[in-house]
Amino acid sequence: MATKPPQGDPVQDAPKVAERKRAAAGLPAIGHTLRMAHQQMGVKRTALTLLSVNQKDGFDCPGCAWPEPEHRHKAEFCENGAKAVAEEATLRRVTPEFFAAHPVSDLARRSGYWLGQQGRLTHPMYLPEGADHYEPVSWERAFDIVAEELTALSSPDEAVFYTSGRTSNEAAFLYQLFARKLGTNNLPDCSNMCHESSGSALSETIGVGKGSVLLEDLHQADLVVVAGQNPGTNHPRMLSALEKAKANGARIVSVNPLPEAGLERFKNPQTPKGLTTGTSLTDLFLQIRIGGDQALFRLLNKLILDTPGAVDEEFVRAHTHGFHAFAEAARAADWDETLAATGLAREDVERFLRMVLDSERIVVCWAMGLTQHKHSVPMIREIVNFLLLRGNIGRPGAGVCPVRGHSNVQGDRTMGIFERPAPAFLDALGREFGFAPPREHGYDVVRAIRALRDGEAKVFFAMGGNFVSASPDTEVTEAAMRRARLTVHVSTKLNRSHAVTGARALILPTLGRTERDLQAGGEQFVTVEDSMGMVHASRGRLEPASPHLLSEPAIVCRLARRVLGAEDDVPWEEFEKDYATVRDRIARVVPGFEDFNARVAHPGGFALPHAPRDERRFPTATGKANFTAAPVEYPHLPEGRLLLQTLRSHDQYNTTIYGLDDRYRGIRNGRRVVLVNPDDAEALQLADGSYVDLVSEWKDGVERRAPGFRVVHYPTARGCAAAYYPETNVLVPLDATADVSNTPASKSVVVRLEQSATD
Ligand SMILES: Nc1nc2c(c(=O)[nH]1)N[C@H]1C(S)=C(S)[C@@H](COP(=O)(O)OP(=O)(O)OC[C@H]3O[C@@H](n4cnc5c(=O)[nH]c(N)nc54)[C@H](O)[C@@H]3O)O[C@H]1N2
Ligand SMILES: Nc1nc2c(c(=O)[nH]1)N[C@H]1C(S)=C(S)[C@@H](COP(=O)(O)OP(=O)(O)OC[C@H]3O[C@@H](n4cnc5c(=O)[nH]c(N)nc54)[C@H](O)[C@@H]3O)O[C@H]1N2
Ligand SMILES: [Mo]
Repeated sequence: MATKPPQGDPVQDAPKVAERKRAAAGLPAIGHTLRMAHQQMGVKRTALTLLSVNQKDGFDCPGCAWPEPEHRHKAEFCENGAKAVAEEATLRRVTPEFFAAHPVSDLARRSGYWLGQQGRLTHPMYLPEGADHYEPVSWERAFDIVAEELTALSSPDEAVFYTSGRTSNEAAFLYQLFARKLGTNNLPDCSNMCHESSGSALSETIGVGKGSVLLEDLHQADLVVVAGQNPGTNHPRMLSALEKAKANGARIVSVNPLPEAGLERFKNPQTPKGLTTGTSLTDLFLQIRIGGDQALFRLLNKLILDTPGAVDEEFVRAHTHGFHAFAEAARAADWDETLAATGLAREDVERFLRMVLDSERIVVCWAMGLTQHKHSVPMIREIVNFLLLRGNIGRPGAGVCPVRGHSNVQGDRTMGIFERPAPAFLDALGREFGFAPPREHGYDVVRAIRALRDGEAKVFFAMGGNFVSASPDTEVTEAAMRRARLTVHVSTKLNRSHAVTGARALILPTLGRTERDLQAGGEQFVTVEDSMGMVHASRGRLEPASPHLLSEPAIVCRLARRVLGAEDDVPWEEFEKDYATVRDRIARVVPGFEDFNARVAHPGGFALPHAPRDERRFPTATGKANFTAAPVEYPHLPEGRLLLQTLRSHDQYNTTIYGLDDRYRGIRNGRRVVLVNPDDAEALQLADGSYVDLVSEWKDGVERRAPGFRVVHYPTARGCAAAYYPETNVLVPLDATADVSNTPASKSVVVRLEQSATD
């Protein structure tokens, strides 16, 4: 299987490589931000828009899910948040004339970058069966088409309702209610590809699938471990929190196969010192091999157990379960095996141990570097073991901190976007709306792709996102999508999922976070939940990109009325007019949202309860925090192969490509690069600047190939390689997923590098 790079694109991918950076942000970032923002929005709109990001009366940044501090700067945004805003508030438009000029066959040949750069979608568009052009369609006709296809299904389980994590709480709640009233739990979401492993590991061990720290905890920690995360690019505002922790005396350990600029040195653009020298953040950099983290923490746990007085015995006795089985497994950890699995030196591990033993309060932060491996769930459970051993959960300055991706991905799950909903949630939902929600589990992302591929799902509906580009095994996923009867995308911007469609397709254009949302009941706001369980309002200020847009809640309400009939008991019309009426229902269905409307009126919002954090209560099956004792796993590489991680550049937001540079890593003007350790490159005879095809090897024997990547000699850990997503999703086998969470293992793909034919 070969995927050609997009043809017929004015964008030329021709990477140039310079020295990598050792500091993040500072003045160059400000210049870069404003340049990109001006290109998309012009000068005046840039100023207006950026000043209301993350302010208490403004909108929530559509970038990442990092929380807002209590005391906000006038400009509480970062370089990459500003890019996310500029992409949405752009003045460029994709109109019906655009679709008349560009048939779908043309769009399918374009790069994701080119598609995204065309601007905001302005009209509902319909692709009839057999046609090659989208044509404008009225909202009424669009809903009729969806209703036609949904009612033609032999079971509601033949429909799939995907969500990407930008959707507000209100829209998410309505959306899952609609799917469940229709009769299905097929509610896959981007979380299935993102932090599902964290949710799985945490629910089982501490009883809540979310992080147990607030921003203040990070500020008060003695030791912050940042594992498998690149905050300089993906959560830049987290660097301010790390800087503050540091100023309060914390030490920082970074565990990563790559040296990442933000973690080395941070030049905070909001302080005078930050503009010059900046703060050096990392005290200890553990350059771990991909997938070695479980082994590292297992050994560390053994060393803690072996140190007299190091275990918080009182906490272990009072609050935990399973200690003895865990301790037995941990005591068997072996130095040699761990050093081989991690690629670390003995001194590294010993220094880490000393820092741990010197610290009262420890926070461990992580993101995709830990969640997207076959053994991610036991890996994260081992980190929980590590924290439990010294009582580091449920006290100030300590805890687990999975750093979420999309700005409301955590809130969407809280609102019931989940293919395996808890029975208590369904009970409450059924009681509130007087119906019997379906109980059978639905499809997650990977299972939805299989169902589409096998003809078992026929309608695919997406509330945001770019499913075909974000999902693994691009060719399989695209073929699956093409088998659907109908694909529908509620979107702000054009993307590849609009070009790779079912027999019929709809694009339903919607309002973004930055835009004013006017309904019959007046101007509306929505709410979101950040990575630390803080819920707050988000209110757009800009004129909508087009008068034909509907808000996400309005789209769901109108669709639900059309499909379920005007006699349906749910007051969809009222919900559309006034989102406060939706919040009243959320308050009655979702624990922690009591008195929602009153509490969200408070500037800055409120914190959701979290039993382990607030009261050291662990709502697990055993009623205690669970130690676990899984066997240690790590990837075994066949001779001459590398372990490839697929990650983000500095100029992208998932599948939205802002530009072709990855400034901190010294890459410019191209994305088809593969970073390889110089010693591995020498052993494999791969000169810097040569071109290779990446060929993934998986036990199904299928050859998956991504052609034409420039080799870049780069200081990653031995045996490891890195290349950007989504170009490399073609290499990730659909069935290569994490145990338990079923998340695609897109950070550990075994590849061989072949000289490109064109080289
Ligand atoms: N600007 C911007 N912001 C974003 C996004 C974006 O695309 N652009 N995406 C958003 C989303 S949805 C998410 S989920 C987050 C993603 O945020 P991150 O998780 O920071 O994103 P990745 O680029 O996937 O980076 C993975 C990091 O883990 C490291 N890593 C890989 N494998 C391993 C391993 O086995 N062990 C360890 N210890 N480290 C490893 C990589 O070297 C890299 O530093 O960011 C969110 N914020
Ligand atoms: N190989 C590999 N694959 C990965 C990953 C990886 O690290 N490696 N990361 C995974 C992760 S962590 C994630 S979260 C997924 C991301 O998967 P998705 O969430 O599906 O993808 P995005 O690229 O974030 O979606 C971008 C599109 O969302 C739409 N959009 C933007 N804002 C809004 C809005 O306000 N409303 C609506 N309705 N639409 C909007 C725009 O049309 C835009 O084109 O990808 C996953 N895939
Ligand atoms: Mo994500």
